[in-house]
Amino acid sequence: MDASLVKEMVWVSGGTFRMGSERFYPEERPVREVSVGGFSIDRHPVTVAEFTRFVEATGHVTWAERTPDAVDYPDADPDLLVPGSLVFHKTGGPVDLRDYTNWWRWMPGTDWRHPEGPGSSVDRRDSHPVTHVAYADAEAYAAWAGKSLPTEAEWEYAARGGLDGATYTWGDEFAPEGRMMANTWQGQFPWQNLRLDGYEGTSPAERFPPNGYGLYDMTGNVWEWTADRFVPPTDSGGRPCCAPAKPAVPPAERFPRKVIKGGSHLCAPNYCLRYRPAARQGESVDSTTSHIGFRCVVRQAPR
Ligand SMILES: [Ca+2]
Repeated sequence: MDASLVKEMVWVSGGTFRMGSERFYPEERPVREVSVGGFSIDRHPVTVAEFTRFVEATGHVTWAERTPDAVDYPDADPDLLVPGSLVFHKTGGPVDLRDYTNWWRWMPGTDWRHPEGPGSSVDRRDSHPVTHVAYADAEAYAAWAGKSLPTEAEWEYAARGGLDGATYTWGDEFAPEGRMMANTWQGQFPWQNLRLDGYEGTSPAERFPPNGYGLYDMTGNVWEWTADRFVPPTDSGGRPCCAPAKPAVPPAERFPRKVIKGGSHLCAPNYCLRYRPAARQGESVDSTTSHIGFRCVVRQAPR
């Protein structure tokens, strides 16, 4: 394994914790005791710079850069079966929050190097989390780095940073003494972004304070893939809210869903209060968007 990729990891001793929450959304229930073994976890989400090294070393072509197979998307408009990804667009005013197509747009030519479409780039975003990565892209990176994707329990245990049962990764108050602790959305989603935290989109990794384990951006900034299959709870319908499936695909029909954790810069109190360790969403493994990334773990103790 590349030594510099190991240096960016933090060892988390195993233990038992209370996973989930009863106070927010149905899919987080019930609170239960869960034990995990020790593991090392990336100190921050995989960045554009780190992903660039992986692509340069392997020639990996991401899911969003490939032409979708019509067999996988039989109901799709053939004109839409081109490489592309989903990009968030702020609306001009309040919209129906039940319809995520009001703010998510399928954009041909969008991928991790062009996060807002063909004319955009990741220049000066080396330290931002990589986005527009499907589950398979995250897995391929992890394999190259000699790492794995975390289980949901490992991820949540690490995110809590030793604060058992706390609402946020830093405690129970959203902005202690007025300090913004993560890159979320302040204001009315999806039209009014007050940017009290300084960022409208993604932010550089490690720009906000670390949690009790020294881990950065565990909540806010970008959602993160985990290795766990998402099973929709029977009482919520499991509809993705802020993390959509490709518009042309019936959610969870053709591809399995995995649990994503941590919320993102698009999570707002009026719509998706999910910048919390217990929060979770099911995301189709083929889904790529401007607000989903990942980080990795290694389950061997460092020598
Ligand atoms: Ca923000």
